[in-house]
Amino acid sequence: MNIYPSLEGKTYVVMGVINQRSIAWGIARALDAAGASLAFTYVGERFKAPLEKLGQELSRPASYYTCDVTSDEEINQVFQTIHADHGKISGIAHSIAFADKEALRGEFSDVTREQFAQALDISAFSLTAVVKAAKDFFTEDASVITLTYLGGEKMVPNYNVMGVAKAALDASVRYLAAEYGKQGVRVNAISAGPIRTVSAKGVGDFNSILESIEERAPLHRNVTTEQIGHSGLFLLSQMSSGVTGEILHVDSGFHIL
Ligand code: N5H
Repeated sequence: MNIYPSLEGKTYVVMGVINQRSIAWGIARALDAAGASLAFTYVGERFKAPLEKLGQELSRPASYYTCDVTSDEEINQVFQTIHADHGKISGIAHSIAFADKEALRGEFSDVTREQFAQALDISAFSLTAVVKAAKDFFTEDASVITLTYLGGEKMVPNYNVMGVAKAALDASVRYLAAEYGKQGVRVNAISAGPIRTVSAKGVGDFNSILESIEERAPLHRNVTTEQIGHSGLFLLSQMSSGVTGEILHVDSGFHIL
């Protein structure tokens, strides 16, 4: 049985693929399987070639654009260019975050003003900047998703300033959903369980984090980028046309504990 909704002829923007393990890549693959045309954004020239290589695995040619989300100018420019190249945008997958790795261990309150501002800027404000830049280019039923994590709702050791950034991101989803709902655009987040991505690199006890999910989560297994992709496809397609402002936990049920 083909469970995929048809996204043929529709363009989706995918921000934040860095390699084949990226959550954004799982989402891109699900969108591709549903027939969507994809526009990828990457953060710097060194990420372009590997991303283009990855893109060759897709069923149809994708396009690639540079966009550093710390620059309003780059964000505005990239959406104008994508609109010029592809026409209206049916949705955006925002899978972007950053915090200084020094702030991701030790005591939370050792975070500096600069580390705090940077983590919030890239990981939370960027969603609002992106949605605003795409405002005039959305289809009337467009859908936006971002990636969040439980550490924005509960204290998770070492997540520190990223927890504060995710709390701001979750709140941004609700305020954006209320505002852009007026033009029919939906805004939701997926709260993914831990996955070994570039983002998890350098996390000392990541294995034990994964093991504790297997032991304690209702489904006793970790989630895959494929599962996040399927849930992303649901939220980005009309399968979820009644859903906005939602944080959907795709985490084997861990958040209920
Ligand atoms: C409780 C945990 C483990 C500890 C915290 C991990 C937080 C990770 C999120 C941030 C976004 C990762 C990050 O910014 C890493 C950078 O400091 C260093 N990496 C880089 O500069 C690379 C090259 C670039 C490409 O990376 C980025 N992000 O731009 C949380 C885990 C159980 C779950 C998890 C890993 C959550 C999450 O938010 O990703």
